[in-house]
Formats: sequence, C-alpha cells, structure tokens
Amino acid sequence: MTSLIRRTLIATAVALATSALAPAFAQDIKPRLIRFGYGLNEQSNQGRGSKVFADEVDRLSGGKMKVRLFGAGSLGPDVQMQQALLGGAQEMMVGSTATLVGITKEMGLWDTPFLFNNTQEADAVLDGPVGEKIKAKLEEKGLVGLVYWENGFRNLTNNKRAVTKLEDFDGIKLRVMQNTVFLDSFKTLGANAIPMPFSELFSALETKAVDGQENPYNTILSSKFYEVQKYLTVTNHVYSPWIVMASKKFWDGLSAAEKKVLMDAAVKSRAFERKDTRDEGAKALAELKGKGMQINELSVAEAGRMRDKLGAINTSIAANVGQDLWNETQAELAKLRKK
Ligand code: KDG
Repeated sequence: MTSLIRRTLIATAVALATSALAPAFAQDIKPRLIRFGYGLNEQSNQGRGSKVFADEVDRLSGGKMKVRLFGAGSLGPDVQMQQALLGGAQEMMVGSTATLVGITKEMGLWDTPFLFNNTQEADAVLDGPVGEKIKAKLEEKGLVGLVYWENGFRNLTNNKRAVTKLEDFDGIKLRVMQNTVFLDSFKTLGANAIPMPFSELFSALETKAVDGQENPYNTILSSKFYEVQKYLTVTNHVYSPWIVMASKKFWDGLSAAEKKVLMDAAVKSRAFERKDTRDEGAKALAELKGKGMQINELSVAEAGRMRDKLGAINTSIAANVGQDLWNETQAELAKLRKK
C-alpha cells in the first residue's frame, strides 16, 4: 500500500474519530443562555408561544440550552430588539414583520391590505416558497428567520365614533405600526395616521394623544385596550404575521445540533401559537363585548369600498417588494382559491 494511501486512511480515521467526539452542545459547565425578547405581555398569545418555545429548547437540548424570556417590551420595542440582534447583543426575538421593512423591504408584502381571505391561505403562503424566500432575505442583513407565528387579522378601535362607513375615518388620530404601508393605508382612508412603537400605545390611548389603533382581538384583550377604547369596528383589513428570529452573529456560532434544537422548537411553538391564537381569538370578541366595548361590523358594501380604496396602494407595494415576488404570491393565492 503506497504511503500516500496509508497517510490518507490514517488522516480520515483521525478526522472521523474527532468529529464523533465533537461536542454537539457547548461543553461549558454553564448552559448556553439565549435572551429572547417580545413586545406583548406574558398573558398574551405572544407570551404563551414564547414560553412553549423556551420549554421545548430546554427539553430538546437536555438543559444544555436555556432560553431566558424578556416580555412586555422589557428589551425595547421591535425595532430596538432587531438592532440588538444585528449587533449580537441579544440572541433572539419574536416581533412583527411590519417593523422589519426597514431592514428587509420584502417583508412589506405581508402588510398588503386584504392579501389573505383566511388563515388557511396565510399558513400556506407564509410556510410555502414565497414565505421561505422572504425569510431567507433576512440572512444577508444579519438576521435568521426561523418561523412565522400568527398575530392575526387586524381590527379597528377608537374613542371618537363607531366607524360604519369610509367617511367615519376622517379626522381620527390613528396609531399605526412604524411602516409606510400602514401609514399610507390609513391616510388613504382619511385618518390622521401616527406611527408609534407598540410599547407606547396604551399610554397614548389613555392620554388621548391618539384616538384609536388597529390590532387583532387577542391583543386588544390582552393589552387591555378595552379600558381606554370605546368603539371596535370589525374590518379584518390585514393579516399580520409575527416572525421568530435569531441574530446571525449568534446563529453562526452554534453547532449543527444546537441549530436543530432551535429550529425544531420553533416549529413546535408555531403549531402551538397558531392554534392558541385562533382558539383565544374566537372567544376574544365576545369577551371584549362583555368588557363594554361597542362593536360593529362594516357592511359588505362599506367593506368593499374600503377594499377598493386600499387597492390603490397595491401597485406601490408590488414595486417595493419586487414585481416577481408579487406575481408569485398572486399566483399561489389563485391556486389556493381554485381548490
Ligand atoms: O412587540 C409587539 C409587536 O409584536 C407588534 O407586532 C404588535 O401588532 C403589533 C403592533 O400593533 O405594534
């Protein structure tokens, strides 16, 4: 046997031996600590989903990876946490895709009014090729998108009047997420749209710095907006996703086994969070009525006028996210609607 072959065989044997011994998890005595931030409170659907994620990471890693949860915006609003992940000062977060458009413009696709007719369409597109493509765009910017969660279909609350027709939006000072599509959408409807982090919203409503806001029922309930909002109008004007993300600086330092733990835990938490959000959302409207909110549903005609009026901004969204991505999304939705 030539010496080259012998040397190669020995080198291969040594490499195999060491890789078999290579630690799947950090071998420090201390477990790997992961700071995970989110904006709603512990009792919210976002808080419950985060707890499932943390418990699953602990279970799958045998205690070698510990997720420390920081809820209620204690690590700052979404935009601040995103910056902390980019810098590697924080390992993970879950937050709105809408607040990510400053980092990855393609996330703006999910802000399209009336994009999805139901949660089945949302799950299929978000977890399908388009959702994966947009998630992958985060990596080049220093973030790793793991899974989408459900924030839900958004509805309008305010203190001035019951909104029963388009003209009722006129003059309402409406808080919106820090995102141009939301700003444009509500300006188009005639409201005075004011971008603001979620963490400042309750006090802005309480002090009447703003008249209203829009969020899914679960958030209106868990953040106690019913205490400072009189009217709730069922509009379902847009489906909002959340996204579970990691800092790429943190992610790139993980072993393959550690990445698998986080991914598997994220997938399990997604299933839990979507079901929990839907189960709780089905009850939340009745609970909000019980808390004294005056609830009305836009008539089909008025909802149609709102949809038509907002359709005008789709062209700018398509230009922002890219016509190909827009067309691919519309084609996916057309396929789903044929079934
Ligand atoms: O951290 C809060 C965010 O997750 C945000 O999405 C909540 O929908 C929200 C809003 O209106 O800011």
